[in-house]
Amino acid sequence: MPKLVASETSPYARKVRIVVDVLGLWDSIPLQPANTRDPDDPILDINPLGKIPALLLDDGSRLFDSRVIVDYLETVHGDGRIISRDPHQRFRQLTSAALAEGITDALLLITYEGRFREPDQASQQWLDHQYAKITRGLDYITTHLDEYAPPAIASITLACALGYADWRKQIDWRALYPGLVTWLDEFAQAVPSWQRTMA
Ligand SMILES: N[C@@H](CCC(=O)N[C@@H](CS)C(=O)NCC(=O)O)C(=O)O
Repeated sequence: MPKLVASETSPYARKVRIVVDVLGLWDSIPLQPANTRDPDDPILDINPLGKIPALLLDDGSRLFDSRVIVDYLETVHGDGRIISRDPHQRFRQLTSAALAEGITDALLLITYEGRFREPDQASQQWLDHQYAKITRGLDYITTHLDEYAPPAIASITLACALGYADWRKQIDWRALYPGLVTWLDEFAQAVPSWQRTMA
């Protein structure tokens, strides 16, 4: 049986777990917990980058990163709902997803700045650089919400970015972007996997 090496709190892993659930694979791809901060964790043998998620397949091969895993799941088990089979649509969706993923990346870097540096070593310039990416990205997304229709990958990626910011509180996006609050409520209604993957 394939296994998803991941944690329940990673926004990248949550994206994959939502796709797994939407495709009806929840019981076929169980979670194998990983701790990326443990130098003895098997994730380091699975992915030399030491990042989660990774997907272990029955033939002994492994896939990473989350975008590759989603592409694999859609290609092998999907029907075009997660990533369109139409080339024009596909690359539009992947670009919209890349923007939401870049916001997750910036949120993660802000969290890591606090985790891996002493408070007096944290670079405000670097943090501001990341905050600017997040606000430019969310400014764009709020005016292009048609590109984030569920359950396609762009919408799942955006929801996971917002859920991650709710948890780690890098930015009070709910106050700054009320339209996204409504959007996330509607996403949660349309995609029950959102609740199911709540850590
Ligand atoms: N581009 C990667 C990013 C994965 C990633 O950065 N995951 C975080 C957890 S949320 C991680 O493993 N961090 C540990 C590290 O960077 O050492 C993906 O999409 O899978």
